[in-house]
Amino acid sequence: LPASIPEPQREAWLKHSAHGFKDKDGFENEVVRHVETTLARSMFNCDESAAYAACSLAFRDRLILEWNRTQQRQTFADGKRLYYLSLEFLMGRALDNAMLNIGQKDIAKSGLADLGFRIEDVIEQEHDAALGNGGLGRLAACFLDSLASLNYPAWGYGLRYRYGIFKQEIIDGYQVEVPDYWLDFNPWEFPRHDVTVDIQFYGNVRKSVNESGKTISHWEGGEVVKAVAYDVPIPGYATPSTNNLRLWSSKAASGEFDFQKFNSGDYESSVADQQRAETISAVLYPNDNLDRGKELRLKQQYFWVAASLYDIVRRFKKSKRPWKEFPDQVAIQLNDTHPTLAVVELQRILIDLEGLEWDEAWNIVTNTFGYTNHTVLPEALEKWSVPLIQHLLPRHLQIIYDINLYFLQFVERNFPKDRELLSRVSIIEESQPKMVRMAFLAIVGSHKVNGVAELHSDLIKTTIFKDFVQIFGPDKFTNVTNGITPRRWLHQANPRLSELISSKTSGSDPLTDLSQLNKIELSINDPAFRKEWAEIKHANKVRLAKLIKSSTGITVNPSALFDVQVKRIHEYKRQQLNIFGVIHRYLKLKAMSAEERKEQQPRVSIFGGKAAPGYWMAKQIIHLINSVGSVVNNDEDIGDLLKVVFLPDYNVSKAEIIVPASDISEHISTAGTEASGTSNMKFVLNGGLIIGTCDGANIEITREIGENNIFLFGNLAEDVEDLRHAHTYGTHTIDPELQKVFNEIESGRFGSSQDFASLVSAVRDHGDYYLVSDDFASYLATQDLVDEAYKNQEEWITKCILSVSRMGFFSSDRCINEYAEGIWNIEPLPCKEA
Ligand code: BZD
Repeated sequence: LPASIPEPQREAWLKHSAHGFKDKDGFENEVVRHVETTLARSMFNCDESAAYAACSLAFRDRLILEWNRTQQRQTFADGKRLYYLSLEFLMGRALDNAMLNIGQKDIAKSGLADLGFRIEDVIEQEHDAALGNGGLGRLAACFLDSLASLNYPAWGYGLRYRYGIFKQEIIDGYQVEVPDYWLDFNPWEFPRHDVTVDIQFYGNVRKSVNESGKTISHWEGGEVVKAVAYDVPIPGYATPSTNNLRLWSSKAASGEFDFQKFNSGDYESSVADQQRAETISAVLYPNDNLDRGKELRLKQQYFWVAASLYDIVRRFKKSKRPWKEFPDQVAIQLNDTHPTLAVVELQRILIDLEGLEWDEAWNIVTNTFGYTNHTVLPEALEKWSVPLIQHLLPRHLQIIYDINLYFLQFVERNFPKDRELLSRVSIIEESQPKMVRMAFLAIVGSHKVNGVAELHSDLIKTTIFKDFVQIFGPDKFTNVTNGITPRRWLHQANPRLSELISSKTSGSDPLTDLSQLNKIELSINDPAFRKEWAEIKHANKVRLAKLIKSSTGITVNPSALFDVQVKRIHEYKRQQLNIFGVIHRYLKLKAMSAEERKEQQPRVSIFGGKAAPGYWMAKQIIHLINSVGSVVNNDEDIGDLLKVVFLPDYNVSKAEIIVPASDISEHISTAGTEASGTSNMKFVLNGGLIIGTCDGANIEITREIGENNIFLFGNLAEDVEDLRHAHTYGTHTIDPELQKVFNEIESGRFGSSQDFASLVSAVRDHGDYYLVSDDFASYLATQDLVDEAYKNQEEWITKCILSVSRMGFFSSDRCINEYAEGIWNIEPLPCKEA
């Protein structure tokens, strides 16, 4: 137990208790102190990076004080907490967010100016915390912001990767991956060397029988790795509440074994053990929506899940409550299937270590967990081979088999003699080797399962989880449409628009209540408002044009229509459809007379996104975009009419520049494949329009903003299966306009046609699984509508204002309130003084 200071000495403590800075003077004091002591520098060698470090440390000190108070308050209140288990937290930069949420950005701005720095330059020094791939990881980060801002007692649990998502360089048009070592200087984390957990792997299971004749399982032997906690304080906006994100780092458990090796002179191998242990938290797997079944990934999952559960259970046990109250104190949300072993681990703790009966334990487990599904793509559904689990986690495999046995018995009782059903829903797939279906395990082990947008939640109920709806009833399955935090995605990314909006919400803060946005509709005809609106968009485009110039050398005209598609590169997201459309546009422009060209709407096609390093097709798409760019951008006939840009190394901080600068953004996945999408929400919130398919959250965005304000195209999800069937068994004729594009690619116009052969043949010869050809005509026609609409700037701006005003629903605050009420059953715990 941590030592508590005896009563008589507490007065001294209270007298000297730290407060953090309160005003500008105090802030400057702290910054200079950190420069001169913590950083061991002075005013004679303080560059922007030192100013960033000192400023961050000043804010960090404040955060940790609030963090302490919040944790004390939560412990004292003794209510239910949420634990959000996610292998990814794509946080981006922390300083700007901390300044905004604490409400001291103005102080910092003028304080830094006094000390000789521009706040923007200081903010830019920070390295993104990029512990995630894409939407799933960024969603977790938005959720943490909302949980703290809404005063919910909640912790995030994740892994402290030494290397986050790789940095992308583009060399000769190809993606090259460079490691992202981000921990050189990270002022936002607090190592807790006293908070460690020993995690066991491998070994075997011994059974014994106790005095009352009960069989007890003992997991013995194997190897042990130590998990060390690193805490990252998460400040709420406009509230002192500061939650915790606990990230686990692996290191060798310094057991007797190592010591003996060391003493016997085997220094090298004891260091090698150290390194092997550290490998577990070394690197984030860079695949999004693809399951590769690697042993190290399974080790990461168990390491993180076991450490987190140990921590949660330890906290619960301090309260001395009976076990049956565990679900009244603890809600655990599984962010996708990655943490599903937590279900098994909690059951193991309860039956093997705490001596509960199976049924009692299982009741606790299922009432504790909720599971969020983020995909229906078959290649993304996690499965682990039975032999691998047997080897790494022998006791867990037994428990999985028992969970499955009792589950299948339950199914058998309710649906007698349906052998087919039993084999369809079995957690164990009877393949060679046998596989554990993690999504099924997550469903069976949770009390609620949710999808992330209405269409997606309907799809999981009617396709991949259909049988489970029949077995458990429809109430277990629900929808929580994703959301985004307006703090980062409105105010931080687009401060001027945020201020303009706030000036119209008569004192209510849209950053705490995004539904206030609808008040701007009253100003829709106010010329001054509209003028400022247009100027802001233009200024944001100028800012992006600068980024484009500095990172690619390409000059773009900020008055052109900016058409943006930034997201992970994936065939289902169809960047290939976009670039084929760009080629089509180029060919059309080339065929025009100079007179005709004058009538055309100039456009900049902007792409960005990373391809998983092993995803060949995605890498070809990047290469094609760059190859098209180098032809088009250097074609004097074309000039500013069309530019094609691939922005390297798309990440959160670049998104904060790109999103506010878009006129139209592309969300064009094959209908039924994009679970939700969240950047679609960010773009519209920032006054950009969307061209998109009827997929994911696009559908609800349309419902909210009105179909006149969005450019929808393409086949519907309900028709996809038949179309695919027709490709395979009927005649598949390729769209003639797309065929022209293919002819140009194959003529070598964009470089060796060999380089792009598989992109073309996927559509033409291999069934066009993502329906690029089927949607091509409709895509082109809709892009023409976009050009026409943009020419009428007044109507365009009206569409933008209307759209923004109706985006209140997509705040992650709304989303978190829905989870809190419908799934977690937790209440906010506001700070009374606030
Ligand atoms: O989750 C994404 C979906 O593709 C989006 O439609 C959705 O909006 C977001 C948030 O719900 N999924 C991912 O980002 N998935 C991954 O990144 C991922 C990572 C590892 C393994 C599997 C998937």
